[in-house]
Amino acid sequence: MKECEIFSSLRVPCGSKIVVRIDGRKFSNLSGELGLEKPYDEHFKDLIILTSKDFFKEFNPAFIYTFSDEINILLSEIPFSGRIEKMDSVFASFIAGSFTKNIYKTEESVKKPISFDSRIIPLQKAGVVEYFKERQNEAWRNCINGYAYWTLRKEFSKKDATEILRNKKSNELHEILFKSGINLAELPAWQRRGIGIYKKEVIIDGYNPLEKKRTQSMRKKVYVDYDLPLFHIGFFDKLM
Ligand SMILES: Nc1nc2c(ncn2[C@@H]2O[C@H](COP(=O)(O)OP(=O)(O)O)[C@@H](O)[C@H]2O)c(=O)[nH]1
Ligand SMILES: [Mg+2]
Repeated sequence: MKECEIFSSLRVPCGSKIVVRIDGRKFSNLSGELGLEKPYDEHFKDLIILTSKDFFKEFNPAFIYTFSDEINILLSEIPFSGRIEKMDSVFASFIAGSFTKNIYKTEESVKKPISFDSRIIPLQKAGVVEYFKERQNEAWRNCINGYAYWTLRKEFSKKDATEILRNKKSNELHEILFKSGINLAELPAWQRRGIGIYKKEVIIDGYNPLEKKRTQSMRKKVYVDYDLPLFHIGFFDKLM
């Protein structure tokens, strides 16, 4: 029956960079079940970061970018001989397992098993920069819409708030928010621009007992960047 496993030999194209996007399944429902703060919940954000760091430790990617319930991973090398089925299934299940493990470390619990979908995106180097710029634009749209929706919901029904949101331009949304005391430009950078996880050189202080001297050395450590710039080519030069 081996010949029926027709997708197992499907591989990523040779020579391309690989991005994997992993997204929580039915996380709108999960958000209600866990009673997450709207539009942004600090603990949920911490859970996604812990999960991304677990992924980093296991698979050592070049870069992870996350906002809301999505985790974008730029791989540093191609695992599983580039087999798509292997990557999609192992990565999505690893993230679901890690997220579940991390949620049970808190006092929270979930009624139903958690799952994530996963997709593989082969790109050239310029495409990688474009890809992350696009996701960062999506994070920004998500930020404006999230704040605008939950501000409107104080006054309007679900249906009406959605309708108002659909018909308003971005500057009108800024206006609505400004009137209710929310200045989008002053929101934390992680909400506006998303969060990056990557290796960064840090100085490690040590002590040499033989020479009885303090020492300093450079080491690369996994770093969580809550204050990302707007993505540009220079940011990725260091990572790939
Ligand atoms: N309240 C709250 N909800 C969040 C937060 N982050 C993600 N979510 C939820 O996760 C959903 C992610 O969007 P999407 O993937 O399109 O929805 P899904 O198909 O239900 O997973 C959002 O619509 C929110 O309901 C958060 O910080 N707070
Ligand atoms: Mg989702």
